[in-house]
Amino acid sequence: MRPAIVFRRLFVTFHSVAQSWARACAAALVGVALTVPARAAPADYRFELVTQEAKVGDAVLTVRLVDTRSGQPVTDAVIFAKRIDMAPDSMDEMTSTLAQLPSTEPGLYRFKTKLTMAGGWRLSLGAKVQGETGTVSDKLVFRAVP
Ligand SMILES: [Cu+2]
Repeated sequence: MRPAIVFRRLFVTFHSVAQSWARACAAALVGVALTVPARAAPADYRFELVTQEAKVGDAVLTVRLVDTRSGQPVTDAVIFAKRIDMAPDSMDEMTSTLAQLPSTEPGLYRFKTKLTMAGGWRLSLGAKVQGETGTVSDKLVFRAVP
């Protein structure tokens, strides 16, 4: 074989190895993109009231925390801030007691309160979701009826 042909063969071999490496790397990158979940933002979570109405007096409010991307309930969130007031009826200063109760079902969070007056109430919640940075906060409006 003439030296020029040997060199050409070597070059062709090198080129195809480089191509298959490039393909392997691309495949690996796709694999990484598929297996590492995208980091969630607090906006990916939402609290929902299970019922929009409650009776005046002692009440237990139940809310569900949902991952809006999957629709799945979110368990073991830590509620670090909570407040209830009558802001919907322009009585922001009218608050009540609010105590968290043990959960009865994964993804449900319960609060004991006293609804002292019929009308519009607002439940404000701040929470930390396990494994997420940032905080989830929501304001939920419902009615207390006689
Ligand atoms: Cu009031």
